[in-house]
Amino acid sequence: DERHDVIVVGVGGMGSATTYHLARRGLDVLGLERFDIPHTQGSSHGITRIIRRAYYEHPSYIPLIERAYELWDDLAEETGRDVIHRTGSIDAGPEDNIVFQGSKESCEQYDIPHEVLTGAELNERFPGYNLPDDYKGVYQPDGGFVVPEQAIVGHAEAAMAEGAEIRARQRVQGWEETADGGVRVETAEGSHEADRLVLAAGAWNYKFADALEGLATPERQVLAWFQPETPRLYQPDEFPVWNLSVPEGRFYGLPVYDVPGMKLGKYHHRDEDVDPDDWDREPNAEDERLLREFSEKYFPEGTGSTMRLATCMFTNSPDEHFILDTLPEHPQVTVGAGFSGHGFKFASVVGEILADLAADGDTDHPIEMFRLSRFD
Ligand code: PYC
Repeated sequence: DERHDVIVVGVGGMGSATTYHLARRGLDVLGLERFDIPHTQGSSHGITRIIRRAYYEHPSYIPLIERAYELWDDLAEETGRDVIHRTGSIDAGPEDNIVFQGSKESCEQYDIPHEVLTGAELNERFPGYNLPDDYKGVYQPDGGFVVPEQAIVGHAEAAMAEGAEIRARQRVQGWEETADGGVRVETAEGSHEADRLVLAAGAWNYKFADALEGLATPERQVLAWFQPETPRLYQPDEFPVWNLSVPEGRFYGLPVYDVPGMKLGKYHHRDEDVDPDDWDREPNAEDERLLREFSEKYFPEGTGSTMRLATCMFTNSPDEHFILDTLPEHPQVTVGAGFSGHGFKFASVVGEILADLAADGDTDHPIEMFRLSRFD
């Protein structure tokens, strides 16, 4: 077919947003997805994803999250889709723990409205929680969740309305530079050429770029939805999304939404790095036990029968910060990689950043912390 301005490999969370932002600029963009749009094989399924302004991972994410919120609201308005919900967020743990301290510091540094509450105060105000009384938590009222499947469909529809071509069930086998500095992408069905390439293939990204070897490692994760014993306490208007550090590890969870259970998971569930083409996708009894024991202790009224279990993948970078850059050896290739289990909430702004990098070679967004050169 004709030569495109940009080819995007992967039309999931990040790739659909990138395809949309490129098409909006009037570029001729082709998005190639190996599975369906959306699908459940990677990292962008499971109905809800936490979004929060309090950002214990690093305050550098805050300018990006502010823009991400704007873009999610724009997408919801443009498509009429149910993309974002505000429930408030809680980031809690022992007083000296990074989840509490980092959240508090990020809110203070950026003047983000928040309240600091003890575990006892949190339990009283949000009775679905059962935190140790002396824990400390940050409550931030703008926290909530994004609906990943709706976000992907919304971005894909909006991209196509702007003229993008998107094809599902196209397995990309590889790419090479053309003699004139463009790229040729090979799929099982044929080849496509473009001036620029964006690699947004999630857990598969490292298979498409030597520069990502060892820097974007897929890891198996498990999600559980438990039917609350007291359902009223776990609805979106009463139960903020949460991140919680406890002796058992770092966990997160969300209210009941679209599945008859409240959802939770453990970061780096059982520390299982995987090949995304060959891993155990079926949740098992040990996976469930680990999440149920935690939930019974900290959310006792929320932990009835299991309603659903699912697996997905994180793709971890060595420092668990994102990788947003062009490839040093191939400036016509842009990568968004290594989102390390906290990326989806940023997909809207990541799409804008990757579109900037692909279209202009640079971006006004502050992404110095996310460059590949930090690993040199
Ligand atoms: O970034 O809050 C988060 C999150 C929840 C689950 C995985 N990441």
